[in-house]
Amino acid sequence: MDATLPQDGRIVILTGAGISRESGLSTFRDADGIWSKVRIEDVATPQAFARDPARVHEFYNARRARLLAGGIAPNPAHRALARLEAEWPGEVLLVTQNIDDLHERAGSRELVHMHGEILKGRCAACDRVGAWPKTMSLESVCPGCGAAGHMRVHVVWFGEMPFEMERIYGALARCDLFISIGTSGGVYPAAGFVQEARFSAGARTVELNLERSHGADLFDAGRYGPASEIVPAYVEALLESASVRPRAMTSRRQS
Ligand code: BJW
Repeated sequence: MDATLPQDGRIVILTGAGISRESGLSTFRDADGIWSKVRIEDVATPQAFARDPARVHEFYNARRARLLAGGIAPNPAHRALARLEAEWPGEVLLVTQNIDDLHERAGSRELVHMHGEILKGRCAACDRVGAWPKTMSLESVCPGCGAAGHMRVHVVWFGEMPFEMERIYGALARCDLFISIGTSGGVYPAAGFVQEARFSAGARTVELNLERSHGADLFDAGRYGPASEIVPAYVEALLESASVRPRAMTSRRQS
């Protein structure tokens, strides 16, 4: 596996739509992806929401209904990452660009949804964020302030600031291993995390994806195939490397 990774090393994992594809959810930029069916400018910008909120509600209502439909469940890749968090001796932070809840359902706890969560709603009148597992419309009423017509889905559109960036960059700056899973690397700032981990922290960087992404050359190593196969295998090998290496032989951190 990787003899240079400290046994209590800090791991940051970035996931994208590819990890949820085998659970039945669409990716964005694959040939049959979401952006082949709808235009970003129509559904995923603040301008689109200002221009035609009903259209944007309709787009997210359909995806929310799909997520909550029977048959959508975490796959072995989600479960493997929850296992890694539970069994790895060091810190593990999972940063997902996905707005689904499959990582939580699999058991991950140290989790950042940098692009938000489709099962939450936000009130533009009072800024309250809360669970919203149902259809949203122009008439929706905020459970906090009671205002109608100000609810929006709690996701990050183009031109908006992703969530918890301070926590993410803090973790990237001190990680030993950065793993990118199922993302095309086409959207910033997430696409720049590999360079942050590599050059700020001197971390080892690994890409796990169906195929080489555009930024594949930025990684030290890559494994390619369906996430449900390559992620459990990679996690198994990582945990094995931690349990077989004598602690005295690993480079222990002083702090
Ligand atoms: C499998 C698989 C299997 C398939 N197994 N793998 C010019 C230059 C640089 C930046 C910009 C620029 N102009 C504008 C920007 C900024 C802009 C941006 O990046 N634009 C690009 C188009 C260039 N970014 C933003 O606006 C962001 N905000 C921002 O930058 O704020 C300022 C800031 C500055 C500095 C620091 C911090 C902040 C906001 C971005 C918001 C993205 N929102 C979306 C939609 C909302 C949520 C939703 O509706 O779901 O988020 S877009 C969409 O793309 C979604 C995703 O989270 C995101 C990433 O997509 P992902 O996950 O990578 O999916 P795909 O489909 O692209 O890739 C899937 C991969 O899986 C593929 O590689 C497959 O091969 C693989 N795969 N099956 C394993 N079975």
